[in-house]
Amino acid sequence: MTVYNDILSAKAAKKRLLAILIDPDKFDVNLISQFVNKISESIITHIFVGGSTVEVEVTQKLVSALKPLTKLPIVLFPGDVTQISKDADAILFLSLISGRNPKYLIEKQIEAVSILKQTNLEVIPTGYILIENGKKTAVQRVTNTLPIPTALQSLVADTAKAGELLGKKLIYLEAGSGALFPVPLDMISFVNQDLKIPLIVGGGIRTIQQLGDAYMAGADLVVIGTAFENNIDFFNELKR
Ligand code: 1GP
Repeated sequence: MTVYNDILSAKAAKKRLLAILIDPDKFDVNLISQFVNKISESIITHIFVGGSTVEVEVTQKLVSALKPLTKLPIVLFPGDVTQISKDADAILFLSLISGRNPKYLIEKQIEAVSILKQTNLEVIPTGYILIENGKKTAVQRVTNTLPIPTALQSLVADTAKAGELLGKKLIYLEAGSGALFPVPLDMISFVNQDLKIPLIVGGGIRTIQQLGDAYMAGADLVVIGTAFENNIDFFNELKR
C-alpha cells in the first residue's frame, strides 16, 4: 500500500498534497512531455486520471504514455470500469456513498473485480460524497444521484464517518468538476473534526487562495482539474 501509506505519512506530517486531475477525453497526448515538465516544476504530488464519460482504451493510452515520464504516483479516479489501466500505480476504489443508486454503491465495483485481478494496482477503498455546488455536474448526471445540500452539514459528516466505519481508507468530498462553488470551508472543517482517515477535497477550486483555504479547513489532499485545463499558466502560480 505504498501510495496510501505515503498519504497517511503526509497527513501525519501535515504535508499538503495536491493532485492534478487529467481527463483522458480532454487531454492532448501530443503535448504530454511539455505537460509533465510543468507538473514536475510545480507543487503537484499526485496525478489523478479519470473522467465521467471516457471512451474505452483512451485511459490506457494516456496512462502508458505518462508512466515513463514521471515519478509521481498515477492514481486512477475512474468514472467507469473501462477506465482501469494496469500501468497506473493505484486506483481509488470509489463507492458513491452520498447517493442511493446501487449501480455506483456496489454494482460497478463487482464488475471491476475481474479486471482488477489482472492488474497489480494498489486498491484504495474510497467513500465518495457529492456535495451541491450551484449547478448540475457531470457526476450527478452520469450517476443519476442527488448531491447533498450544503445546508446539511451533519448529514455530510455522518456519511463520511459511516464510510470510515465501513472500512473506507479515504473520504473524497466532491463538488464536481467545474463546480460553481467548491465544497464550503466550514463543511470541510466540520467533516474533518471527527474523521480519522485522510480527506480529499475537489471540484471548483481555481485559485491559490481557495487551495490554501481548503488545506486550512482540513483537506489533506486537494484535486484540481478544470483550472489547469482552462489556464496552462495556473502551473506557474504553483511553482515549487
Ligand atoms: C472533479 O474534484 C475534481 O472530480 C476536480 O474538479 O475540475 O473543478 O477542478 P475541477
